[in-house]
Amino acid sequence: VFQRISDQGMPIVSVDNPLASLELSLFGGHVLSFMPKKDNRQRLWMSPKAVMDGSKPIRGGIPVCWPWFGAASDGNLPAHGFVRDQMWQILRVDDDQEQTRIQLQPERAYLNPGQEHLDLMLELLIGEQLTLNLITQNRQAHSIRFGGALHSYFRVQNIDHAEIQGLSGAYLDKVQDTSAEQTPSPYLISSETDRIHVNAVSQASIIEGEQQAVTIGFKGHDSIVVWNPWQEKSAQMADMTTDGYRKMLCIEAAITQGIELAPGQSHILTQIIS
Ligand code: TA6
Repeated sequence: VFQRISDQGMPIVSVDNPLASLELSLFGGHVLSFMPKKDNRQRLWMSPKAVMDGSKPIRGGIPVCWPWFGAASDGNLPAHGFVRDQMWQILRVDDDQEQTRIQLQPERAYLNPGQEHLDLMLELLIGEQLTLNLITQNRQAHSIRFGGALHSYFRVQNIDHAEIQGLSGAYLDKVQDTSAEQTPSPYLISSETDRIHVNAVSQASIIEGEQQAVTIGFKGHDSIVVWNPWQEKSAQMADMTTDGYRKMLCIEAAITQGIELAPGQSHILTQIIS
């Protein structure tokens, strides 16, 4: 495990162990790349136009969305919470032959001083697979509701050949103003897709032809979000290339319906990438 400063001035942590390599930006506590050595295939997608100077959330990799998912109720607050656009610090690193464990936390897990209400920690277990545990602890004397997501951008060769397997049941379609629809089979992506699958299955995968592009495990979630901005939306995003949407597909371990946390309780949202 070693740390360097990127050419845009950001601290980047690199992990290289016998089973995998990973890169992590301390801005955002943001995994940028994960490549198992069994096949040397990069699992994550990063936008070539991602802003990496700390002025806005990084487009690609695994944004940490917390303590809410999507737009904030208060219009002055950022979408997807306030920890993906601040610096994080490493709490500990454990490196053994089989896996590397990194624990880190945001510099402040609250909006304004005096509002300290929840503690947040991200734990990464880096081996043949990558496990992300997003641990929320309620330190207050009253219960609290929170949401969030591990908003992972997976890499595909060509979105036209990608198929999602493992999802089922109902989803809320944010493109059709959250109408309730049924998961299609085969699950192909051919237009803007922004769906909250409220049937929180424990595993899904993206396949491309014969190739298993990625397998994704979920725990502690109440939904799974599938997102591809497609062409028009991509053209409106300064940090997306015009055809970038053809190389990525977001499948997110999410808490979109909200989880109640009693005083002293903690909750773990997990995504496992292999
Ligand atoms: O996860 C899907 C989504 O909520 C979409 O609605 C879209 O807003 C996407 O997240 C990206 O959000 P961002 O704030 O990272 O541009």
